[in-house]
Amino acid sequence: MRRILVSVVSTALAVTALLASPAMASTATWTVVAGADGVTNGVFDGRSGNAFYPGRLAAHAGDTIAFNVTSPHTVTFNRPPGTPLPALFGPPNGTTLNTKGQFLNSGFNPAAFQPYTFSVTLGNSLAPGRYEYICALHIGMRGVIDIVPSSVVLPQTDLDAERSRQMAHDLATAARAADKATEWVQNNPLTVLAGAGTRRVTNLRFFPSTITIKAGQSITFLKTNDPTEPHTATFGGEPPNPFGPTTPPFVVPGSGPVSTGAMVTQRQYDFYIASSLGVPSAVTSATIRFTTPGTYHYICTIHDLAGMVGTVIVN
Ligand SMILES: [Cu+2]
Repeated sequence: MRRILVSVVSTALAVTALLASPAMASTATWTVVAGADGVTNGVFDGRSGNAFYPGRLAAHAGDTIAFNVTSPHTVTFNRPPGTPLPALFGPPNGTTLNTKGQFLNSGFNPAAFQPYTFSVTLGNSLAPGRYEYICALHIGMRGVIDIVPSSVVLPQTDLDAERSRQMAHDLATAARAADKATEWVQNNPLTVLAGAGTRRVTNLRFFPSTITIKAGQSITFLKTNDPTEPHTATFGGEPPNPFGPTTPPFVVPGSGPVSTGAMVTQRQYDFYIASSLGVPSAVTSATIRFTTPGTYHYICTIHDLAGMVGTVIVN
């Protein structure tokens, strides 16, 4: 029985191959990884590449790109102008790119992120050319697919090695950004950096993660060194809207949560259309005063599950 089945299947395959066009015969699946995670001793260490790996890829119409999304990112082709970020959340709106300008979006589950694979088939009718896509969560995070004619042999020989090389490069850049941040705060007392990175990488950490001050002093939280990420500094539990600030002035301890809300650059604010998240304006700095001795733990409400937490010790 088994032998007969195999024989029937192989005959069917042979017929299919005969009927298929040359482009169909060379259809391939290419893997692009969204995000690079720094790991130390088996644990995520805060370093993160906000990029696609590889950032640029040649493919044929008919090929499939398997986007392996390892950390919170979207894969979004042709985001319609004016679309607020929450409108891009939810399930994917399709799996095939049929035209160059088609809005195709992986979607995103902000409540419970799990690594996922979003497979995009490049429609057979797509013309050769440059196709861009972005992550809607990280400004500047974009990738390129060069669709080349089916007669052209694809240049990539070892995609895995190239991907690994780009990831290692970015994670090394992130490590240097962390070192720089650690050094900078040593010369800038009463200041905490919320995140540290470049236009490609981040450290989802506070620098320093523990700071000791005196009662009555204030700490300024700066989101000036991490252009791709939004961050909050939030004391006393998560407020109902994790992105919005609590009512100033920011004084800890308060009667409830005290939060800077999402600190974002103006570019980020415009990119997210952050008013849709309940963020009133673009701020990259917030000052919190501490009135009472004690140990105060705080979080970034956006990245706390990634370990972005800190402690203020007030003497
Ligand atoms: Cu954060």
